[in-house]
Amino acid sequence: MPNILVLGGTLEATRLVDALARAQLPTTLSYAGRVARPKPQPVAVRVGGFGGADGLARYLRAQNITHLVDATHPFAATISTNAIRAAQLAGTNLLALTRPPWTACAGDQWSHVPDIPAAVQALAGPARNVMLALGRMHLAAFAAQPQHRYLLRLVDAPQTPPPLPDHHILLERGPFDADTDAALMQAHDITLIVAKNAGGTGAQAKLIAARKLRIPVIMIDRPPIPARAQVHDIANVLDWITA
Ligand code: 3Y8
Ligand code: NAP
Repeated sequence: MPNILVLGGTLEATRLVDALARAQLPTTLSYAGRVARPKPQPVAVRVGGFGGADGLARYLRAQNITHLVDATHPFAATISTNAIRAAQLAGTNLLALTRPPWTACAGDQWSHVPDIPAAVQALAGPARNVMLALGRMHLAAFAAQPQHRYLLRLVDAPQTPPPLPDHHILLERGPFDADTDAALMQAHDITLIVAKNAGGTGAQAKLIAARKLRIPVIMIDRPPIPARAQVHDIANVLDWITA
């Protein structure tokens, strides 16, 4: 009988554990503990770091995990790199469930930047109404561009006010809806959006809204992750587990 550990935090991870629960396959979903109230799940959930790759390898051995699925967000490069090393150390099968990056289509006005610092630099210039749809972990970097009025969409209220003199905080967790995002952008007269190339559908609403409203987007490319076996579909993960 397989014993599965899913590294989660994405819509695809949620859909995967729903399918694993329906198939009655023993599964644990793992969260880092980034938000106060992670979404309830139909499988066992563990919350918190493992203590690096060695800590994750120890967990894999101690829990007799037979299959490790990395279904984390493409910007969660550290845990994904640790998972590759830990699976090697523990001799555990590893498969990543990933989403293809978004690509611009007709009507999109995207400019690509390689990382968060480059997105900050791209904001140099006169004050604008900017929607920072990046969550809470990287807000401090944007203090280098204090001239803008920032719309911040966060899962939890920050412990300390962000170091941005002119900001409005919206507490909301995705998945989001394009019409709601368009109305939000119009209400705040947004003229520029900063987004991570998360892929998938959970965060895509803002891009559909931006296309409709013809708002330019600064698109942050994904950080590099070492090569590992990966699929984009849950069915392929189930086939891999039950093979
Ligand atoms: C803790 C666990 C599900 C999962 C839903 C997805 C979609 C909705 C859209 C915007 C973009 C952002 C952010 C976002 C989305 C999904 C997915 C996704 C982006 C939860 C969750 C956890 C987190 C962590 C959180 C980060 C933040 C990033 C907000 C659960 C709700 C901006 C990424 O306050 C904080 O510290 C938040 C931290 C990491 C990025 C950041 O840098 O701040 N996600 N998000 C996970 C853990 O502890 O391991 O409760 O569901 C999950 C989801 N958030 O099943 O429905 O699949 O990506 N999450 C980004 O893409 O840019 C919001 O506002 O448009
Ligand atoms: P990260 O930078 O890659 O990881 C930093 C450390 O957090 C890891 O070394 C690990 O600690 C711990 N960690 C990360 N994900 C974990 C998980 N699923 N289970 C247990 N420990 C985990 O990760 P991150 O970018 O902070 O993302 C954290 C979580 O939020 C992930 O689950 C990710 O899927 C989710 N998320 C992130 C984003 C984003 O934009 N980064 C967006 C949506 C969802 P130890 O070294 O102690 O093991």
